[in-house]
Amino acid sequence: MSTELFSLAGRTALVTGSSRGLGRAIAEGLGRAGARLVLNGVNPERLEAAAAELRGEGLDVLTAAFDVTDEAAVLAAFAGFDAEGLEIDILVNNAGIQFRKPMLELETADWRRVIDTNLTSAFLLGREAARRMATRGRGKLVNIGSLTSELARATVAPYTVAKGGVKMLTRAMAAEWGEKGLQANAIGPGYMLTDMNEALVADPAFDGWVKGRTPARRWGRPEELVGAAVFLSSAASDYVNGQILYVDGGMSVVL
Ligand code: GCO
Repeated sequence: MSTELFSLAGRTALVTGSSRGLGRAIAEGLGRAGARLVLNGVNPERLEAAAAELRGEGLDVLTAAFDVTDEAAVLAAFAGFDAEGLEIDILVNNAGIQFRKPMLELETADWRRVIDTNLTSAFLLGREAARRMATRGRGKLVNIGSLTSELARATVAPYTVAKGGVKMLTRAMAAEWGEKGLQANAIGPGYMLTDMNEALVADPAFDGWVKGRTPARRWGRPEELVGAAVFLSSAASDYVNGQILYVDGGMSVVL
């Protein structure tokens, strides 16, 4: 079987929240598979630092600093891509935040902030990318879900609801955009070693729980999402639509 099937040569990938963490790892992996990268983040300095590192590794990297929750900023970013003749072939909706607090103590503003960052942003960027992809009859949308797209954990309700929404938004995108030649799929990371989870990793009880609940008996590494991301961004997944692929060491399938 040709590895061409998984090549992203000649394709441009926009990865939101790619200054660090899962987004940075996924972007690097897509770059190594041949894609030109457009990194996104809200912090220009952090974004440029990540871009410089990846350019230092020989990757073709552009940056687009904007807030994925700000509709005007999203529209302006895509207008800028249009003006530069930059066609986004692959959109990875990775940007997300975590906010851990029991619902009875949760402020509505915090609820809205998590939903906007983790879910509404995927709609805002997906809609703008799909408008343009549809004119070309092809495009890949890869949304980053979570184990919490399926299972709830106490104290992370807005994150859980948003990630459940990401799974169903992925299916809605497939339902409406499949006929336009686009494929929309999701990746469901398990418990990964990221800044967002630093406090959990450092907590012996939580660390033990993750290792006990996961057949792989370990946390995942961000780079372990690259295979799924390349697959869902490449021709290898041209007949895959609306799916969520769990990269979780088996955690989602065991009691
Ligand atoms: C938490 C974690 C999880 C993981 C991941 C699991 O507080 O439980 O942050 O949400 O980050 O989403 O798939």
